[in-house]
Amino acid sequence: MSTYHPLTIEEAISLARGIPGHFPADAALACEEIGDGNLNLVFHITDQNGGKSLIIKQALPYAKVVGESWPLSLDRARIEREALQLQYRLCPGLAPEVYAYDDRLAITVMEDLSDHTIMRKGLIDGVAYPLFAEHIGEFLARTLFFTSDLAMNPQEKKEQVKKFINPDLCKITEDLIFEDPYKPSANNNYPEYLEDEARSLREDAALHLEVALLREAFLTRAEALLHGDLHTGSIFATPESTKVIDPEFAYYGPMGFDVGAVIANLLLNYASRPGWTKDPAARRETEQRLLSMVSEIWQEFETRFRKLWDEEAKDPMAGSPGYQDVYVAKVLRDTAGFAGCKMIRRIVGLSHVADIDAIEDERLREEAQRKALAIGKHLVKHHRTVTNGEDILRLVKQAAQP
Ligand code: SR1
Ligand code: MG
Repeated sequence: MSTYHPLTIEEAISLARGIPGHFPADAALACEEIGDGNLNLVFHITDQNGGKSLIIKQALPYAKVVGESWPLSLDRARIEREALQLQYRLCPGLAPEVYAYDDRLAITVMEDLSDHTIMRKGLIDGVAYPLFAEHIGEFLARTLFFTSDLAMNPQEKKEQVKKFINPDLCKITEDLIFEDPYKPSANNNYPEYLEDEARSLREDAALHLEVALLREAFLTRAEALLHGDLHTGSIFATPESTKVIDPEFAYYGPMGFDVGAVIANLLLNYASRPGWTKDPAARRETEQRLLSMVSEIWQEFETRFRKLWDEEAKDPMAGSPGYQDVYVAKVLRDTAGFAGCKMIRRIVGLSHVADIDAIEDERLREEAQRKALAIGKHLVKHHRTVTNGEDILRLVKQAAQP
C-alpha cells in the first residue's frame, strides 16, 4: 500500500500501465508533467505507438503557487474526483470521464482532453465558441438543480453537504475574493500605477456592504453543489465541444457563484480586447460577441433551470405560485454580484488572468485593468437591483463607458 508522496514520472507511467483495459501490453508510454495551475501536478501519459492517452492529476499538500507555507488538505482530491464523477453522470458530454483513483495518493486518472484548448487561451486568441452558452447553460442548470433541495430528498442532500465540506479551498476563496482586495494584505498583487484603485477598494464603504452580503451568502447558503472555481481556465473547449474540469473547490454554496464565475471571466476577456485585437472593427465584433455570450449564458441557464423545476422538482413546495420566480431572481442577483467580486480579485488580488496580464503594451494593459475594475465594482454595487438578464449588460455598458 503506497503512502502519500508526489509521483515521479516513472511512477506515473507504471500507474497508467496498470489501469485495466486502457493501454495494450506493448504500449510505449511517455509522460510529461504539464501542470500549469496553482495547486496540483498533472501528468499527461501517451502511447507513442499512436494509441491512447490519459491524465493523472495529483494534489500537492500545499498551494504550489505560494509554496509549502500554505498547506492544503489532500482530501480535496477526493472532493474533486467525487464532484467530477457526479458532473459526468449529470452531464456526460460536458465533463471528463474518471477512469480510476487512489485517495491515499490523492490522484485521479481521467480522460485526456488535449484535443481541446483551454478556453481562456482560445478567447485570448479571439476564437468564437458559438455553442458555449448552450453547453454551459446546460451544465450549470443540471449540476445546480439536481444537487439542490429542489430535486433531492433533504436528508440525502445533507449527507452530500457533509461529503463536500471543503474548508481549505473555501478559505482560499474567502481570503482571495471576499477579503484581501478590500484591506491591506500581503496576498494582494497589483502594479504601483493601480494604487489609486486599490485605495478606493479599501475605502469604499458602499462597496464593502455589498461584498459583505455576498460573502455571507458564500459562507452560509448551501443551495447546491458548486464547481466552485468555474473560470475559463477550468474549461476545455473547441467551437463544437465544451468540457468542464478541475472542480477541486466544489462545496455546497449559492448557485450564482458558479454562474457569476463564467460571466466574470468572459467580461475580463471583454475588458482585455483592445490589448489583443488591433483592428477596430474586428475588436468591436469580438466585444459584441462576448457581451452577447454573457446574456445568452444567463438565458440558457434560466430556461433550462425553469424546465427542470417544472418537470423534475421533488420539493413538495416547488409548485407554490411565485416560488420559482423568486428563486430565479435571487440566483440572478447573486450571479451579478459574484461576477463583480471575481473580476475585482483578478486585478488586485493574488491570482490574475492572462487575458489581462499578458497584454504587452503597458498603456493598453492598464486600460484593461481599470475597465475590469470599473465593471466589477459596478456589478457588485448594483447587484441587488438586477431583475433580468439584460440588466447585467446594462450595468456592464454603463461601467465600460470611457
Ligand atoms: C492559491 S490558489 C489561487 C486561485 O487559483 C484557483 O484557480 C482559484 O481561482 C484560486 O482562487
Ligand atoms: Mg483549478
